[in-house]
Amino acid sequence: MSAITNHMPTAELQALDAAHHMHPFTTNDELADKGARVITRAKGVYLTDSEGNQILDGMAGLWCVNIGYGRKEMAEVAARQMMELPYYNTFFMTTHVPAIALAQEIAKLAPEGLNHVFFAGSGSEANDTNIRMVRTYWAEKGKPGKSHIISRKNAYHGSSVGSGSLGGMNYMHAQGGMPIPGIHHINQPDWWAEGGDMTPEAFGLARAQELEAKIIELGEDKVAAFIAEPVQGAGGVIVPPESYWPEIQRICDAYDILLIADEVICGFGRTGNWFGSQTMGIRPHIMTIAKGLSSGYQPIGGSIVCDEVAEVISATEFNHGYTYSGHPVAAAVAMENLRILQEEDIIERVRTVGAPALRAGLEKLAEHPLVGGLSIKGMMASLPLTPHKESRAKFAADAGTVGYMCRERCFANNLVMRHVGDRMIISPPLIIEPEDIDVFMTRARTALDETYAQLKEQDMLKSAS
Ligand code: PXG
Repeated sequence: MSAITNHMPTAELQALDAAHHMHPFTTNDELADKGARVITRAKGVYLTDSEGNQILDGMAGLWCVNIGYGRKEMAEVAARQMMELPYYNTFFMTTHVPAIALAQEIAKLAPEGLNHVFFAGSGSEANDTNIRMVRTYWAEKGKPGKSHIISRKNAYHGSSVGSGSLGGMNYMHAQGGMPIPGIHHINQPDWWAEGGDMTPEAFGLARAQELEAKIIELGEDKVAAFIAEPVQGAGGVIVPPESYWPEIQRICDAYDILLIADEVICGFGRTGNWFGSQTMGIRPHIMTIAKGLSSGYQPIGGSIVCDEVAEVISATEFNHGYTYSGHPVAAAVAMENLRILQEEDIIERVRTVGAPALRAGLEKLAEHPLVGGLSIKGMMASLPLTPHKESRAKFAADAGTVGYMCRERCFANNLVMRHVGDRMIISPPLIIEPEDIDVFMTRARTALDETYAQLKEQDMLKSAS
C-alpha cells in the first residue's frame, strides 16, 4: 500500500489528487491546473494547510462543524463505540443502544410533538426519505393522488436525484434527468435581489401567497407537502421578511399540507435556537437534520417526524432505509456532540455572545463601498456585493464573477468565506470567540479592499443594465 501522508510536498499531493480524486461541484480539469489546497489538520476555528498556513474557517467546514475542530472527546467516543459494536443494522427487528439513545435525545430537544426519528447518512438521504414518507402517509390515508411536493427556486435540499429535484437549482436540474415528476417550485423570498420597490413586508407576503396560488392550481387533493429551509443557506443566506413564515404556516394549515422544515443548516444552534423552526416561529410536521447533528465528525442525518405522521407510517411496512441508518459509531458521536452543545451552553452563547459580536462586526463591514447590505440570523450571514449600494444593482459581469474574485482574495488572506453568486457567505463554528471574530473582520476587510481595487483597475464596477 502506498503511504500518502501530510509530510509529502504539496505539489505531489495535488498531482495525486488530480490523478484519482473526482471533487464534488467542481470542474476537475480546472482544479487540476490550479491544484487543490490541501488541508492537513484543524483545531478550534482554524485550519492548517500543507504549506503551514493558519486559515480561519468562516464556513465551519460546510456549515457543519458547530462545536469546532479537534474535540478529543468525540474521537474517544468513536474509538470506544468501534471496539464495542462498530456496526449493526436496524432493519430486521434489531436495534442498538446508540440509535435508541440518539433518537430519544433528539425527540427531547425537538419541538413538542416531534418525537420520532428516521435515520439516514446525510441530508440528501433524509430528504429522499421525506419524499417517500409524505407520499406514503397520504396514500395510507386513502389519498394516493395527494403526492405533489412544492418547494422553492434557489432552495438547496441535497444532490441525490430526489433531494436535488426538491432543490431549486437550475444548474443542477440541467444534468442527469432532474427534477423527478411531481415537484414544483415557487419563487423564493429574496427581497434584496428580487424585491424591487416593494417593502420587505409586502414582498414577503406576496411570495408566501405564491404557495396558495400553486396549491389552488394543482388542487388541494394533489399536494402532499411544502418543503423549505427556515433560512435558505446554500442559496445565499436568505432571511425571509417577517411577514413570510406566518403566512406560509397559515396556508399549510388551511389546505392540509404537510410542512417539511429542512433544518440541515439551521438545526443544532446555527440560528440561536436548537432549530430554525423555533427561531422563525413555525410548526413543521417533519424536520430534515444532518450537519450540526454530529458537527460533521461523522456522516449522519435523519428526519424528525411528528406523532401524527409517525402513527400512520408505523402502521404499515415502510419499504425504505439505508445500510447506515442509525450507524452506531455515527450515532454515538452525535450523542457526544449533543452533550457538548448542552453542557457547554453553546447555543445560549450564540444568542448572548457570538451572534451579537458577529452582527456588530458585519454591520461595520457592510459600510464598505462594495457591500450592498447584510443578511443575518444567528450565526449565518451573507454580504451581497454590488457596484451601487442604493439601488442594490447587480454587476454587469456574469453573476458570480465578482463573488469568485472576492472568495479568491479571502483565500489568499487565510480566510474561508464562500461565495454564492455575488454574495459572500459567513457561517463560522458556533464556538468562535470575539477575538477570532475580530480576526475574521480584519481579513475580510482586506479581501474586500483588494477586490474593490481589482474591480476598479479592470473597470468592472459597472451595473447590469
Ligand atoms: N438540506 C440543506 C438545507 C442543505 O444545506 C442538504 C440538505 C444536503 O445534505 P448532504 O449531507 O446530503 O450534503 C444540505 C447540504 C454549500 C453546500 O456549498 C451546502 C450543502 C452541501 C454542500 C455544499 O453551501 N448543504
